[in-house]
Amino acid sequence: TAVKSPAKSARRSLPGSPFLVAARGGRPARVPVWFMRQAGRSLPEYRALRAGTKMLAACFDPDLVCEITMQPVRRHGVDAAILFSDIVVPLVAAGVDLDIVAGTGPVVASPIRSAEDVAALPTLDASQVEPVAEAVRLLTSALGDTALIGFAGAPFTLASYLVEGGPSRNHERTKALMYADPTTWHALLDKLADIALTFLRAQLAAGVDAVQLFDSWAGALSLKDYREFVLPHSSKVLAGLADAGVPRIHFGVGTGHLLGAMREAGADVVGVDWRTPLDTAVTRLAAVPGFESGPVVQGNLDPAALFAGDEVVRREVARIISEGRAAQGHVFNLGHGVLPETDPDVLTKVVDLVHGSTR
Ligand code: 1CP
Repeated sequence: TAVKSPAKSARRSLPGSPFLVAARGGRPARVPVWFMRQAGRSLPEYRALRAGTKMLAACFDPDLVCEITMQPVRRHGVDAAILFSDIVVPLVAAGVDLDIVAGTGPVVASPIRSAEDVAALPTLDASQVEPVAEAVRLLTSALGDTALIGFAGAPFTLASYLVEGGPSRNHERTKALMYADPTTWHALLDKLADIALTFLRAQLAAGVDAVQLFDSWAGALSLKDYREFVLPHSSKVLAGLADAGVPRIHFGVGTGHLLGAMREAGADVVGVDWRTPLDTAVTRLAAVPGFESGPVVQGNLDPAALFAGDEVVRREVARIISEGRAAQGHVFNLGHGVLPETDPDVLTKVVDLVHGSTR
């Protein structure tokens, strides 16, 4: 595979970043916090800025990406920014005919269902995501000492959109291809691993401080099928980033039964949804052989709990901080993305509660 080196860059040194300290398994003075999908949707300033610009057009406009990424940092005082982009951006950049439809999500013009379709899937060259790299460079100067997280979709989750043709509840066509034609399946996931790797290495070369590999829908698989059909490909992505020396976060929804395998795939930090308590997650992750240090975890606050009022929010934040003490490192986050109707003031409140908590 032709994945270009190097991931070396003019990466900033941020020794004081509580996010980076915790992500590396250290104990910063305060528990760091950021929110998946913190940019966008819930923020009125985002809706104002995006008005009249399609999602994908916004993702290829470096100034707009920079400004949208900065909004939640300014508003909430989170410890990390996440690049405003989407998991389908590298597919679009490579030439896949795909659109992000407002209110639906990614829609693929010609879904991938056969060996011929897989063979026709284009590869990604770093030059095709240059606007994203430019946005990262703008951000590294705009952010000061706040860390910047780059991201990509993991091979399984990308495959689900490409095979189904759009969002899916049961991933039935994806699983049908996986079970009925493993050779074609592995060829597809191998190509998607290369695309994810090229996208992440372009972000690293431009200066992101950490990366998150989103395998949002991997929880739809059994542990056995995850190991056979997915893990080798996610491993390829994560292993291909090792030389950059930045924390690699790996997250999926409904993955309580997969947490150990996701660590094994090469994650430095494992994301946990709201179904598995953080201390239970730590116990499962600690049982994975071959790691010198203890598990680092991120996540767990149910995004829906932010609608339940002050008392519930306080109680849940306190519970998660307490359970997170079982880990070597703890990054506070939600168990999945911020829901569109979330009151942004509640998010700011969570940041204040986390920062005010005593470890
Ligand atoms: O903070 C941020 O908002 C960062 C930007 C971000 C990220 C990290 C967006 C913007 N998308 C993503 C990742 C992403 N995209 C994931 C992984 C994270 C997760 O599980 O939430 C997934 C599964 C997608 C796919 C996707 N793109 C969906 C979900 C569809 C489904 O299957 O339910 C949707 C709705 C999109 C479009 C999208 N991406 C981002 C925004 C702001 C939007 C809405 C755009 C619009 O409608 O105009």
